[in-house]
Amino acid sequence: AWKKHSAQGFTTKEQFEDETVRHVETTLARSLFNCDELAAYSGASLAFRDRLVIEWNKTQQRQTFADQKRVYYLSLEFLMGRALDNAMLNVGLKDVARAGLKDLGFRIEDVISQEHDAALGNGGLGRLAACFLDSMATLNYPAWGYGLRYRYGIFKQEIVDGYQVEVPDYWLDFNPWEFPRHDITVDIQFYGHVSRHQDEDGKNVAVWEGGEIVDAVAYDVPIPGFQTPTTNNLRLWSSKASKGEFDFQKFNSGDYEASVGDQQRAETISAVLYPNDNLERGKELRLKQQYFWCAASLYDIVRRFKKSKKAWSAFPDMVAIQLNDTHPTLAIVELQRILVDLEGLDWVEAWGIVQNTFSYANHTVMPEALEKWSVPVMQNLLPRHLQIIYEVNSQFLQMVEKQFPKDRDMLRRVSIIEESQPKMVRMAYLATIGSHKVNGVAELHSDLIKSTIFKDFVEIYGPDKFTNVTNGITPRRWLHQANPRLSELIASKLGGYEFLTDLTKLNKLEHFLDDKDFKKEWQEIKYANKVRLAQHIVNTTGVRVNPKALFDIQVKRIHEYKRQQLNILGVIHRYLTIKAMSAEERKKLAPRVSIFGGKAAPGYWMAKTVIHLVCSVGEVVNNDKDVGDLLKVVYIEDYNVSKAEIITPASDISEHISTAGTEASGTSNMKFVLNGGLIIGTCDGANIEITREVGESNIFLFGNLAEDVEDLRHAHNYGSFKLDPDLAKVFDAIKDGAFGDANRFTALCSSITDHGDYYLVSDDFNSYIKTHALVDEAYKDQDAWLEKCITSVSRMGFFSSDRCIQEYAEMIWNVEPLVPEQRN
Ligand code: 26Y
Repeated sequence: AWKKHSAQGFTTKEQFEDETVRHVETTLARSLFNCDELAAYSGASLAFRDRLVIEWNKTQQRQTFADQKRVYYLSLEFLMGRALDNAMLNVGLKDVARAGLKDLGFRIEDVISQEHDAALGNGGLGRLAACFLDSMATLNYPAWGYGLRYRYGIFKQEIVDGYQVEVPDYWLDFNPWEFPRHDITVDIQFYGHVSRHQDEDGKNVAVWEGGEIVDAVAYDVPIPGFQTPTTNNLRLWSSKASKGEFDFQKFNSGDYEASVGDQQRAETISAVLYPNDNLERGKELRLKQQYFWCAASLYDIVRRFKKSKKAWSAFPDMVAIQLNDTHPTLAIVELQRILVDLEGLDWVEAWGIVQNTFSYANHTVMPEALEKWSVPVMQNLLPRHLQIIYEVNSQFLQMVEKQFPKDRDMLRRVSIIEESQPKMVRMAYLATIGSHKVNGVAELHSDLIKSTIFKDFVEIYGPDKFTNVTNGITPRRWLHQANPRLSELIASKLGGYEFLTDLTKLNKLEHFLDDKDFKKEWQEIKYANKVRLAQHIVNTTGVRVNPKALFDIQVKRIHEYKRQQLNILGVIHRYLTIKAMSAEERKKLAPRVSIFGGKAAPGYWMAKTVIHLVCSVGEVVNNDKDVGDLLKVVYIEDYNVSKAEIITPASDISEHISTAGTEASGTSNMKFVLNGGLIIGTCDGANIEITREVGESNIFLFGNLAEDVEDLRHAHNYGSFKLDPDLAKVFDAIKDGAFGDANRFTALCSSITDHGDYYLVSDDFNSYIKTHALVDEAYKDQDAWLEKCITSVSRMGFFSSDRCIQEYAEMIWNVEPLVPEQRN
C-alpha cells in the first residue's frame, strides 16, 4: 500500500509544466496571468524540490538502516551559489525543464538567474565545502554538512565612485531550498559557572550551571548527487530565544521592550557571516557562533549514535568528524565534555574516542589568519570548556615532557595556552592534539605546515599524523554547468559524459589535437563565452571591451598576499609603455582587457585602497584615445559564485600570483584551466601541481620561490632595499597624479617602498613584467595557444573534488560509500 501511495517525481515536459503551474497557482497563490520570471523560478524550483525531497527521504532512510560509518563535515562557511540549475543537471532533467519553460513563455537562463546566490561564505574555504558536498553525494558517501544559517551572507559589493560600498545581503525572502525543522531544536548554554558534585557512585563530576540558554533550530538543505539517487543533507542551525528563557516576567510586568530585546540578542548569534577571509579579529560574538554551532551539531550526532545502542568505544567506527579549518575546534572540547561530564566516561577513554573521531584540515600558514581566543573571554563564555582545555593541555605537556625531558622551551612552544597578556588559546594546536589526522590542502602547503607551525608536533607525534590532500573542484558546476557548450563538445568527442564523474577521462582529448573542426569549435566556444562576459561588463560598468582582445582575469578576495597590487602596478607599467610607443609599435601589440573582481573585508583598509587604485586606473586608461582597444581595465562589482560561472569560462589567462608560500592551494586556478584558460602564476599552492600535470610549457610561471622568501624579507629589513627601476617609474606616475589625487595611494606605495615590502612586490616585478611579455608573444600564435589550452584541459583530471573526497574517505575518514540497490 505504501508503495502505491509514495510520491513520484515528474519525468516528462508536460508533467513538469503541470507541477510548475500547480505550484505557482496553489503554493504561491499567484494567478498565471501575472506569472513573471520570478514566479516561474519559484514554481520550477518547487517542482524540482519535490523531486529532490523524494530521493532525500529515501537516502536518509537508507543511511539510518545501513548501520555504517558516516562523515560529518563541519564548516562555518558553505558558499553554495544557486541551486536550481544544479538540481536540474543533477537529476538529468534540464532539457525537460528548458522545453517546459519555453512552452510557458520563458527562457530557462532568465528563470535560473532569478535565484539569489546562497552566499554563506567568504571565498575558497567556503566554496571548497560546497564542492565537497557535491562530490560526497555524487560518490554516494553517507555524509552530512553542518553549518550556520546566517540571515545575512557575505555582503553585496557596490562600487560607488571607485570605492567599495558594502550592502547587507538579506537572502531569505524566498528560499525554497531549505526546510525548517521546528521540531529539531537544541538548547545551547552560555556563561554561568562550574561546580563539583558527587554522583550516585561517589564520583566527582563537574556541573555547568547558570548562564543563559539559546535555542538552535535546524534548517535542512537537500544536496543531490550528480545522477545518483543519493541526496545528502546540509543542516544549518539558526538561533532563537529559548521558550524557557524568554522573559515572561518582564513581558507581563509591561517591560515589553526588554523582553523583545532578549529575543533579538539570541537571534543575533546566527545573524551575520563574518566577512573576514584570512584575517582573524577575535570578536566574542564569533566565538559564540562557533560554540552554538558546534554544540548543536554534536548534540545531533551523539543523539543519532545513541539510537544505535552501541558502546561508546564504537563511536569512532560510526562517526568521522571533519573540521574545516580551526573554526569548529570547540567541537573537540564539547565531545570530551559530553563523554566525561554527561555520559560518565573515564577521561582517558573519552579522549581516545575524541582523537579517533576528529580530523582537521588546515588552510593557511599566515599568522594573521590563525585563530586564538583570549582566555578571559573563553572563561566567561564557556567556563567548563576552558577547564577541559587546561586539562587536555596539562596531560599533553606531561607527555611531551617525558618524551623530551631536556627541552623546556619545547613546552612553551607547543602549549595550547600562549603565555601572553592576556593568555590565548591556540586553536590550531588544540585541533591538532584532538585529531588523529591533520592535512594541508596542496603539496607545498602540507610540507610548509610540517616545517613551520606544526614542526614540533611532527617531532612529538611522528610524521604520519600529517598528510596532504590536494584540493579539487566539482566538474559538474565548474565545467558542465558553467560552460555547457564546452562540456557538450568534449562529450561529443569522448563519446559521452563519463568524464563528469571520472575526470581523468579528459586525457583522451589529446587525441584530437589535429582535429581541425574540433579546434575551430573549441575556439568559437571560448569566443562566445568572452562575448557573454563582454556583454555583462558593458551592462554593469558601461565599458565596452573587445572580445577579440586577450582577457586577463584576476578574481578572488582582495588581500595583500594575493597581490592584486602587483597586477595593477603591472597594468600601469603596460599603460606607460603603450603611451611611449610609436603608432607603428602599437600596431604590433596584442589588445588586452585586464579584469579584476573580488571583495575586500570591510575593515581591511589597504585592500580597499587596491580596489580604488584599479578603478582609478580604469577611469584614465579606458578614456585615453591613444590607447583605444590596446588596453582596458575593468572592475567587476560583487564577485560571487554565479558571476564566477560567467567569468571563469571567458578567460584567456588568469592570475594566481600570491607571494610564494602564502596561498595554501587556490581553487580558482583549477577552474580556469579546466575551462580552457591558461594561467600566469607563482610557484605557490596548487599552481605547482597544476604545472606538474599540464607541463611547464603550458603555464606561465614567474617570481621567487617559497624557500627564498624568508631571506629576501630579511634583506629588506636589514640590508638595503632596492626598488625595481620599472616599478619606480610606475610609482612616479602615481605620485604625479596620473590617476587622480596621489595622496589616496601613498600608504599603498610606501608599504612597498618604505615598509619592508613584505609581499615581495618589487622583487617579483621584473619577472612578472617579462612573463607577461611572453604571454603577449604566445597569444599571437593562436594555433599554438589553442593547443596549450586543449592539452591543459585534457590533463586536469587530478583536480576533481571527487578524487579529493576519495582520498579523505580512504586515508582519513575510513568510510565506505553506501550504494543504493539497483532499482528496476
Ligand atoms: C579566522 C577567520 C577570520 C577566518 C575566516 C575565513 C580565517 C580564514 C578564512 C578563510 C580562509 C580561506 O578561504 N582559505 C582558503 O582556503 C582554500 C581552500 O582550501 C584555499 O584554496 C586557499 O588557498 C585558502 O586561502
